[in-house]
Amino acid sequence: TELPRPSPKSSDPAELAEEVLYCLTYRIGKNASVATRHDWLTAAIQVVRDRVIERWIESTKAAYDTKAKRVYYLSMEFLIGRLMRDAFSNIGMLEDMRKALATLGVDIETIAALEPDAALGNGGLGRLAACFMESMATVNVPAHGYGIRYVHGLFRQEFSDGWQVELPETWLDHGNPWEFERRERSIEIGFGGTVQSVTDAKGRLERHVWKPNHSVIAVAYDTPVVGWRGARVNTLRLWSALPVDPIMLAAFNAGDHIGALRESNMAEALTRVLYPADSHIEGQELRLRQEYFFSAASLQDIIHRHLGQYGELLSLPDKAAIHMNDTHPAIAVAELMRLLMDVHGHDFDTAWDISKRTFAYTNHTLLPEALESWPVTVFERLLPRHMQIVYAINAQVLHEARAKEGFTDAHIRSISLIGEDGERRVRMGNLAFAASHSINGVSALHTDLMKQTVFHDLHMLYPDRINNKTNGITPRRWMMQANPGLTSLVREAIGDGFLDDIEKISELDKFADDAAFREKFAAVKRANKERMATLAHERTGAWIDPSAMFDIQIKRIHEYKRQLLNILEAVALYDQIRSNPDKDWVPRVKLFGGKAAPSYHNAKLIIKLANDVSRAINGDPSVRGLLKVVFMPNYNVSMAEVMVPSADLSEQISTAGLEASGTGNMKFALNGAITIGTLDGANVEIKECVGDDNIVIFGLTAEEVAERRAGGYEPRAIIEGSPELSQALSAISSGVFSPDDPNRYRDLIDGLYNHDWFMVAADFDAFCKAQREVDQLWRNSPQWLSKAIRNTARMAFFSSDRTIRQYAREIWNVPV
Ligand code: DL6
Repeated sequence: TELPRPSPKSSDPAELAEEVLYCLTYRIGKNASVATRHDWLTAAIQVVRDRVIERWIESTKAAYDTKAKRVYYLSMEFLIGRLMRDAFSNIGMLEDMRKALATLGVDIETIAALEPDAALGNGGLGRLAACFMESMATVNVPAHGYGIRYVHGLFRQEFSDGWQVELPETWLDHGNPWEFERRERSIEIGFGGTVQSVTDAKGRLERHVWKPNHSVIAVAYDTPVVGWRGARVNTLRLWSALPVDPIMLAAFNAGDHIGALRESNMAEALTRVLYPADSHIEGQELRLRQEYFFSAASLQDIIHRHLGQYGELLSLPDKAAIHMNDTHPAIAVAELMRLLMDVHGHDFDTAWDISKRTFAYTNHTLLPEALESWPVTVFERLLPRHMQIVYAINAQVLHEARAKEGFTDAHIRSISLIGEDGERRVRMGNLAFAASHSINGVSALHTDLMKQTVFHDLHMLYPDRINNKTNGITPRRWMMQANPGLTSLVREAIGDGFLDDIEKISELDKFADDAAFREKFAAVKRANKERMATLAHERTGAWIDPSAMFDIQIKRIHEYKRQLLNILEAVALYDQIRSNPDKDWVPRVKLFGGKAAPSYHNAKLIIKLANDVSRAINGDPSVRGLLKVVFMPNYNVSMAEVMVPSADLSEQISTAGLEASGTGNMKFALNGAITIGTLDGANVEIKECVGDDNIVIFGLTAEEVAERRAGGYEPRAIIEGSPELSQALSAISSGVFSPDDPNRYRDLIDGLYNHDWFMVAADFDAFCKAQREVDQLWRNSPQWLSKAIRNTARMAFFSSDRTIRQYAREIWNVPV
């Protein structure tokens, strides 16, 4: 029998169920009796997508009709995670859909768990971009995100005998029901070749013409991004590469079957994989190709849209704000200049003025190994015209610097877009800075350090450009969806106002001293910990006790984030528990999660150490479960959604001055975990918001770290002066945790004795002391709960809605 075509308006579960069946039948071509769970998932996504489409078209049209200024957010990474629940919840249909699917015998949670976790990013930078997309839709900023549609996102992590093994991630295996392929938005992107000068009849230079010797086609894939209550729907446009000539027939017919596919293979390689290093630039040519590919496609798309509406480009800065998420899209600067000058006939000064008023740039790291630069030779070969433009921009910047009083040759060398120490390199940070009217850091401390360090001289030259925009997280995903128990409890206590205005969550503060509320808060946490314990058992086989303190460190594995400090503290505690078995130890579970860049030797060794320590401690009956260490494999956004709400203690222990902001710190505190942390990144501002009594701070400040470095830091003396640290290190180096290979950790241990770049030794005793203070707080449960509740109540500032409003008002000049 023919199914009636349901109207995608109703939220009545019976009608929704009809819609699901309709999609299953007419779009997937199956009936309920043969549908797989993936088919149900696809049908459910299509139902929500249908709801969103009308609003999407309306939002797009309204931006056009009102001639609104648009924001273009260029990012190499969007760490999106799953979208179905986000979309249902944002349009207020999650519960209705749950019921609708139940009437069809389908459990929404089961199918939601099948949705691939789109991991088109490495860590903080990519997840921030995803939170920003959701917040821009929520606070009604007309925005387009532009990025790359990687076929393989961040690798899947498995452990083999405790070692990280990387396996390909295949999020597109079952198709992607969210996206719309836009073949009509195909753009040819050139590489290499030569530049010709066109002159007029009198021999004067008219313009340059770039003749690439190789091209690929960029094809757009659009995903709708829906804001809270469906306020507006924006577009995430991801580019995929296709060959211009998919099969070179002449070669094929001549029998060269492999050669005939060369172009096709080369094009597809371009968008096949995400580079898996987040804080270290590998400098391979393919990476620069990726950067240019997506930046150029995005720029041409933006110009096309602007010309379509306004017919000229002088008004671009009034109608478009192009934001560069780190320097990865910085080549967009040279591309816009090229389009303005070579294609649209503007002179350099006009093009430069338009560019500077259009671009803004966010810096996300001060780590020198993450600051991008490209050898001039590679840049020139791949992008000869862009190289000329970079030189022209450089001439302009150096001219301005020479005119500035107090500028010495050393200043000039440091601000130059071309680094001359050794191999000549194009400095992408300096290019992005020079071309942007706004350069922002991501926490107050990070922004100050930017002014004092990497951009010191550029800041002297252009003192009104650097500003701070402290990061934020979307409370929809990181509280309402990840922690429905807490969300219901807060609604019960203070009403629904905070759902639309997160500032109102501060009304919860008064419940911190309410014993009955504390009990309910504890019950929610307990349920979240039980869910986490089940997940830990499923994924690792370990049983963890939900009544123990859950002490969690989840983030990329990096020496500056100091997972090693945390592991060493566990080793020291293990020793103390065995030496004093009768002391009233607070039962703790230390949970870890995170991936190491495949080429990062020490980070991989740290994972292996955590797993070795875990095996020894968890298997030692004398510990009696008072301490457990569990490393969750394949940490990703979906896993974070389970781990964050279950945490009692949040580990934010980077060497001060090195973590630009952190956003995990915000997610944990919002969900009622107490932070143990250094005065680094946004921890400083979290402390200001939650109050000194509701956070545990330890360790050197950024200033002290710098002083120690300058004064000749000697870790060996510190280690020898700390019996606990010496004991922990000697246990590790004598093979207590690696009896099969006692020397396994020699590199790590030698590093600590000889240089200890990340000052683990300097902070070790303070960290242990702070942990024992945490134990003391935990013993007084009402007091602990009051502090946890105050954390939740005082985190409104860290909503990405606030961050986006600041970007809109202070950088983009877009009304919100
Ligand atoms: O701004 C988002 C995020 C910060 O919270 C982290 O502190 C910072 O480490 C991270 N940076 C990166 C590396 N970036 N690069 N290049 O992910 O950004």
